[in-house]
Amino acid sequence: MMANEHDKFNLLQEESNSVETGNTTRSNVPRMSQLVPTSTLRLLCGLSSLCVVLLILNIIVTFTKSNSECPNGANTEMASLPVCPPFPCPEKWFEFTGHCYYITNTLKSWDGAKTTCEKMNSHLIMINSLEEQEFAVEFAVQKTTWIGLSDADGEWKWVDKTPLDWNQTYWREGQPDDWTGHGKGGGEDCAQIAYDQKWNDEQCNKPYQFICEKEQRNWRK
Ligand SMILES: [Ca+2]
Ligand SMILES: [Ca+2]
Repeated sequence: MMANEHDKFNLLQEESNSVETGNTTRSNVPRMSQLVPTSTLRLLCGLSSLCVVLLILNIIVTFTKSNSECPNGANTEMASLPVCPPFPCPEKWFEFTGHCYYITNTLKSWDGAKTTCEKMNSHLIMINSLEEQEFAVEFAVQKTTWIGLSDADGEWKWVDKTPLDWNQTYWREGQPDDWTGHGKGGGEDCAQIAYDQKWNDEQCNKPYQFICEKEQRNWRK
């Protein structure tokens, strides 16, 4: 090795050692750990981790929000509901407390009325509360109207086979009387809202208007 080259080599060697030992001019260049205290570095690292976590959470929340939009474009936030608002009732059906109601001017026997409702994926109205009774009375507009209650099997039951709750009935006084005075055989096995807005049992084959009911369709059904 030439002398100059030897000197250069030694110089580089010294510089290299000095970097390791921190004893030369270069070693005096402060490192990051010297510029910023370790505790601060740890704090910064901690904050960075927190930022990453917050970023991930933000992505999850954004994704969840986009999923809260309902199929019909309605939004759970707009509707202030925890779930999507139900579908609107079909045309000519009236919405009331989560159910849809339809009244027809076509007069039918109780069985005919029952079948007609079923063909529309509904059932003859089952009156389960005072509110529903009052609604049905108003909906019937003072015309005698079949409801989905019958004792043709010997016991008063709704069309879904639920036994009648006798603590919640709206019979006219003296009804049901299973009146046989009409002389047409048998008594009276089908219930209706009569002219006086009270329930009466009547011959099932007589034609009256009727109310169909169905649950308002929900997104999860
Ligand atoms: Ca009902
Ligand atoms: Ca009667």
